[in-house]
Amino acid sequence: MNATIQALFAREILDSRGNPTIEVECRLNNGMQSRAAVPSGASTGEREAMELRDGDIKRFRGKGVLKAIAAVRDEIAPHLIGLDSTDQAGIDARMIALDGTENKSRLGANALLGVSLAVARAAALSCDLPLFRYLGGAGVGRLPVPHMNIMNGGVHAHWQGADFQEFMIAPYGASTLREAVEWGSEIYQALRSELEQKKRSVGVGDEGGFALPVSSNEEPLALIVRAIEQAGLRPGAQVGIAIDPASSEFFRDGRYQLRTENRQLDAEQMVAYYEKLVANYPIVLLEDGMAENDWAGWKVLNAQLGATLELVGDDIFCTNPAIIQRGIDENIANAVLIKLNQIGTVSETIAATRLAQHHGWGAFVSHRSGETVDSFIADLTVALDTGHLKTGAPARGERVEKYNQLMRIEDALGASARYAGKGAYIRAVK
Ligand code: 2PG
Ligand code: MG
Repeated sequence: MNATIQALFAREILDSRGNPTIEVECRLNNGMQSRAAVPSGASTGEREAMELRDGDIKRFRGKGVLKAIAAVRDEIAPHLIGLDSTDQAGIDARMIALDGTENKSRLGANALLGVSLAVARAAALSCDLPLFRYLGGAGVGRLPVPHMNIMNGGVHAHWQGADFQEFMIAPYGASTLREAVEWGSEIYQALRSELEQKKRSVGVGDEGGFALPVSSNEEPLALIVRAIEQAGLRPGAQVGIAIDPASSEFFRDGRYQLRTENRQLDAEQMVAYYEKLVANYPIVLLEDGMAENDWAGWKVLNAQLGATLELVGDDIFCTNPAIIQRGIDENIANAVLIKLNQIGTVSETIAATRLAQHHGWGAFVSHRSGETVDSFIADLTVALDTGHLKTGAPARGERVEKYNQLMRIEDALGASARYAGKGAYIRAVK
């Protein structure tokens, strides 16, 4: 076997917010070399695998990742050298055992993930396959609906905008991924012109969407519907809207605190609030409608809206198969957000996705608010056939690189490429 790991090297680089993160290089005995970088969240779930940061305030305000780098150099690399790079599950399991903690806090989920991603890429090169084919096998061919976050609020806009964190457009009526990206860009530019005309700010938030003060959480929806029309497209029929309120961030003392509207809602009132939005706007997907510790609230939400709307759990599940299983057993949602660094290895991420799909749940792949130009998730989404992903606005290098990679994959698939369209969702979209 000549696809064995010969060397692993980690370094500190910067992410899109200007904070340090870890990048790992992997070299195999057959000369193949790969590189991968790890993203970082801002609105993190409490039960995410732990990202190891130095805590040395003299460097990068404590956010340095030299400890994670040392973990790769001193512990992970010596354990993995000589192993077959195509045994992804075996390599990930070894790292998990070596770490020895529940949440990967000893070596750091960032260290583990950097290695896991780099190993997968090197193995794909050894097999002479593009990453999406290596990870997905012979059945791949479906391109996901891109969910483009064109208005940023919440913590991603430093609470200068809406309470809701993300307002995304979903160009599911396009006939190809390339056309979907084109529509997304046109809508984004139409929204920009509209804001400019109204002399409003066109500054952007962490994920490239416009981040400006608004009078309610409904206002961005109205602006987006108008932008879709201005771009010559039909809201609902051709382009839908997805929202991620990231409600854990504004859930305090048992209530959902909507600062922009000066209202405090209990779970039932919050669900009623969503029902009204869904009735008035072409919303096809709602992520983190309820807070991660409000399982009772999630139950109400799923009972009211779950039959007709895709309800995605992010902070509540943290891409963790054990928690997802509990969610399935308690029937509190119908889809899972999939983020590699919430769980920390490629094989556990695949397991989380398969678990959801096996139970008829949706899987929605996601970037993080702190990103790099690494486009691993584009390939992963096609490989796992999730039908949809979100990776920010159709603007800013670290966001568009994923959309660009999806267009490359569509080209590579040629005649066998299919665009997921409305079939992407776990609940029918009219
Ligand atoms: C989310 C993500 C990505 P963050 O809440 O879904 O958009 O944000 O990476 O800050 O957790
Ligand atoms: Mg989220």
